[in-house]
Amino acid sequence: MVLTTKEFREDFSKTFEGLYAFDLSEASPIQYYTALGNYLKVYSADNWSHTNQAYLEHQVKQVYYFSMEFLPGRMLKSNLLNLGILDTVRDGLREMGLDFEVIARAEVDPALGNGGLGRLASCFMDSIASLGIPGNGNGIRYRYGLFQQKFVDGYQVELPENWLRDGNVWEVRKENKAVMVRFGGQAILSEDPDGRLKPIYSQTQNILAVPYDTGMIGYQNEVVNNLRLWSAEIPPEEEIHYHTIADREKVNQITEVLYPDDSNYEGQILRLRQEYFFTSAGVQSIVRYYKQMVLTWQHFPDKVAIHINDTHPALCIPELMRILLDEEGLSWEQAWEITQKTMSYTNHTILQEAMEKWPVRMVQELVPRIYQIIEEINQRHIDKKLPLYTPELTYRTTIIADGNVKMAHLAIIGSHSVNGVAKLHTEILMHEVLRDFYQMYPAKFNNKTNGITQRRWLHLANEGLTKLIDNKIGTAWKTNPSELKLFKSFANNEDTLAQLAEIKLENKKQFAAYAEKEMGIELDPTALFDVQIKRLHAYKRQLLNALHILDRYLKIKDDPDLDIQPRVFIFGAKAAPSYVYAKQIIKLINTIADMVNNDPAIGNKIKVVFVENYGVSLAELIIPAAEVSEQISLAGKEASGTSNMKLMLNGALTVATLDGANVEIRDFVGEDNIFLFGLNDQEVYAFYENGTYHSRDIYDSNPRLQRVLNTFIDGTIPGIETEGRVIFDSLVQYNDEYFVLKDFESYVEVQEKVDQLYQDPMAWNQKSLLNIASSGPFSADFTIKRYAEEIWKTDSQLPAIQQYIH
Ligand code: C3B
Repeated sequence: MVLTTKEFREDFSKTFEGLYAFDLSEASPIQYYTALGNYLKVYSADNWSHTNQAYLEHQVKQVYYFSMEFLPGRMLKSNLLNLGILDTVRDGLREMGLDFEVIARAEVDPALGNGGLGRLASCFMDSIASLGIPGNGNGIRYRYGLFQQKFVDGYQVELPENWLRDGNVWEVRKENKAVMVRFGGQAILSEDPDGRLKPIYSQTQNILAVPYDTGMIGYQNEVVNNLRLWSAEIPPEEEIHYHTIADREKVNQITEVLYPDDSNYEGQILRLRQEYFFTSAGVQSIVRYYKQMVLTWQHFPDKVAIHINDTHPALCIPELMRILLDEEGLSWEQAWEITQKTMSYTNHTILQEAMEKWPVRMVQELVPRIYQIIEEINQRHIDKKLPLYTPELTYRTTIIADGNVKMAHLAIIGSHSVNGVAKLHTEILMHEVLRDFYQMYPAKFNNKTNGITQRRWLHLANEGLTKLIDNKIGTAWKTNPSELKLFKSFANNEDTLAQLAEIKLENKKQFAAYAEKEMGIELDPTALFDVQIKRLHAYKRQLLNALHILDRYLKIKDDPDLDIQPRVFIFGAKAAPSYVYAKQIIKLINTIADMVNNDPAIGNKIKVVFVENYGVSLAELIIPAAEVSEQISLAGKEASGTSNMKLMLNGALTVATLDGANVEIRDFVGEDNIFLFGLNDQEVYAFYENGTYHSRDIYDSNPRLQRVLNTFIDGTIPGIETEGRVIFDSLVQYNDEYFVLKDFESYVEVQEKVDQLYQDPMAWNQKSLLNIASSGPFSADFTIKRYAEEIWKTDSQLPAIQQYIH
């Protein structure tokens, strides 16, 4: 059934009138957008219910992806694309005299995640639905998303992000599916008539968890899966116990705001409350659904896979144990076998400061019954492993140690699968960070290199490039991204390379228009666009990038006639509000930007653009315009990275350390088509072991670098007395934790090679094309296929779902 623009116009007008009861021509973009969203909800409703029906009727195995964060980006365009009616709707609106782009931009970009981890979860949702895999997201419906970032005098200022102000057209509140989550009080174990120990609860606080469901629409395949986000409310029957506004606020607080920490552990009781809240609600609703199927408990792992995205949802493990033991009356052994077979866990970071651990007292007070279960899991683990391993090794793997509950240990022990997110990361987990566990459970460990959805990051974000690729190799790459490699055969085709360059230039102009309008910075679109977009963190080394900019700046100041490739350095990054050092780096880069951008001696040779409030929507603007992708973390520290994949897919050339997925990018694109520099992870580990790194010596012996570093403290960069001193000291006095000085020399060297290559547009464009053509393997579709086949054991259900189509 093909939708015509005429039908669309009629139905859309009806939807609009039904909603607003006034003339369509007078509406605001938000009203058009809301009406369009409502129209699409109705348009896809049959598919949504048919998908549910197919899953239930066939009793298929489903996966539940538990994640504290989902970062979906705007959904209007993506839903239209996946429903196969993007062009029809665009044309229909045009016929009505409406501008689709303006309407699409009225949608808020829901920032319900911090960065890589949350965006990965949303790319996965898109791929799971597009492959027809029965999969559900499970998370938190935060009232406020990640803070909005503003710069005031170069400093980051955080404002609340009220993303629900205009409502959310995509969600459906399902109070009929609400469940109760119990906190606090006491859980006293006592024997029931059958002689089983069961908890008797007293003085608990019961919170109602209300789900809001959003359809996850597959790519032109009739599938609509479900993303379920939970909201905390006072149960109606308990209203009378809440006497003050402060009491009520405590309940609302649970799902009030997303913690703005990325790769950093935030030890707050509220965070733990959030974690138990959404895991308990999610697991309860899964069990309730399972019970409709009238199967024995032994079959649970044949029908349910629960995935723990980083340790934040690790309480899924004791929660499922609790339900099976206390409510369903299973023995510990039965419950444990079921739980382990059901659970799988992904580790996303090796940074020690990101490892979640909760004080025993806190867990005991907040979820007493869950703590008892964790204690028992821990004791049984010790009892089982002590006879097999040395006491030292065994005790290094306990869940409870030094008065803390270690969430990673719980996740590993309670799961049948533990995976890292890039080959190198998984190696480091197995042989360094989690080597004790790898000795105990070698079969649990596996790698699943991250991926991205080419639908959002190429098809929607870069329509020009999409058209070119479609023209050259056809459209099959959209469902089979490995076909992108066919594009390689155009690597020597001058015509194609020229078109590629033209598309890039057009995208650069669009970003330049944004920079001019929003920031008042005029950019030369023929300059080289160099991009680093990711959270601000010392290990990601935005500082190294800044040192390179300063090095160029000094060179040009020395010789204003210097013939040098003009570059635009683009940054996008939020810093966690409590991460002082990261915020000082933001101030530093903003100050460098002011200094450089306004220096007539520099002109267009260097421009620095630090965009405010970086997020998914800005990424969609910046990535298609990028020519250089900065992936310069200290080797061994970045678990995978995913902006590296998006930038490559859009034809940027990568400047990289051999870290995270950069290693695999190198393998696919070939050493000649990537700019590598710096220490590798082995060299970094050798420095750690020998203790032979002395940044001060590098400072003393490298006059070029010395001069650059001195600009932090000698007044060259005005107005950063405090920040400049702190950063200088961190690098020179306090031994430069992330080896910035060590890698400086090879970084600036490789940047010179970048400039040289850029002088030869054909050679540059050829490498750009080869990057695009080599990026197919990084499609999240492949990543998800591997998760589904090797971990979840969930099969695609496309035929069962599609049988409903008439
Ligand atoms: C990130 C890592 O820092 C990235 O290397 C990785 O690509 C993504 O996860 C996705 O796997 N990460 C994050 O965004 N937040 C964390 N708490 C931990 C890791």
